[in-house]
Amino acid sequence: MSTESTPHRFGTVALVGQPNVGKSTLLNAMLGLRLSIVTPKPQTTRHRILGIVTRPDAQIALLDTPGLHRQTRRALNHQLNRIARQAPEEADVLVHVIDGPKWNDEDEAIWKLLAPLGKPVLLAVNKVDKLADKTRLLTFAAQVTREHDYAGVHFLCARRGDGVAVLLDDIAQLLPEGEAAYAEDEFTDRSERFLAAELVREQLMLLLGDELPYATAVEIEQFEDTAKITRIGAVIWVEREGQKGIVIGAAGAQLKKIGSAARRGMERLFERRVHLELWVRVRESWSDDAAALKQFGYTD
Ligand SMILES: Nc1nc2c(ncn2[C@@H]2O[C@H](COP(=O)(O)OP(=O)(O)O)[C@@H](O)[C@H]2O)c(=O)[nH]1
Ligand SMILES: [Mg+2]
Repeated sequence: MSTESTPHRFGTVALVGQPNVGKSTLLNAMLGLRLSIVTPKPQTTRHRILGIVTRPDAQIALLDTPGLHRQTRRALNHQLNRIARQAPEEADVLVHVIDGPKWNDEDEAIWKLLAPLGKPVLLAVNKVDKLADKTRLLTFAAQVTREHDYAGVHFLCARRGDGVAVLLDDIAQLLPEGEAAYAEDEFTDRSERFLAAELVREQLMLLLGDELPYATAVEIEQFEDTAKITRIGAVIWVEREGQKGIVIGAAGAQLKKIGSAARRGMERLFERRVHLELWVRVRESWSDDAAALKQFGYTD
């Protein structure tokens, strides 16, 4: 509750962690909205996604990031790591998300990246629903905090939203005093055009095999609002001619499936009827091509 004696707070929070630990699921749970795309595959998130939570006592700008990972061979991977490293620098509070009560070298490396920034770091132990023996959580937390100076530890099931409200309260307390920077009804700084491309990419991640999703990028060519319907045209870029047929499928069945699922996601998020048309085109080795990365919105 906000009274005259409790100041309003505003600040930025970066969600940081290894790929696939549930950062985007957590962002969505905090927002109460499917803003950031989520799939069972690592490296689903390729951008810095801002989600804005507005409450009476605080406005919280949440930054979802691609997971920090070691492989940096392709230009795209290099770019993903760059985005993931930048967010903590601009944030006031950091949330290190991990997958259950497990700590490995990658987490140690992430801690070493965050600690020197001198900002409060919260540890969010996610996916606790997968754990039969919950007592392990307490011994784990005691052990990790003995060696690492976290400002707090939270146990979450982001998928169900468990623990998320308490985490938000804790974050709000740690933010600096300040006026809200965004309008009350603003929930992101991203355009619908961008969000539409992401929803197509989510279906590519979900419906294509293990390797192919990483060879695809989505570019919106048409985005037209009319009174009754929004018309969206998107190009799915692949890296080789042979990949085109796989995305399209026999008699276009796969592309149709991708299109209708993505369209449903858009209608839900935009709260409007959407007409979506998809094309598949080849851009040789785009993920290692600086000009293509720029064209597809992966670099500024
Ligand atoms: N069991 C379980 N799975 C989760 C939870 N949170 C996220 N996931 C799943 O973990 C996978 C990766 O989630 P995502 O949010 O994309 O992770 P990110 O790469 O860190 O952004 C998805 O399949 C999610 O549904 C959770 O609390 N419990
Ligand atoms: Mg993600």
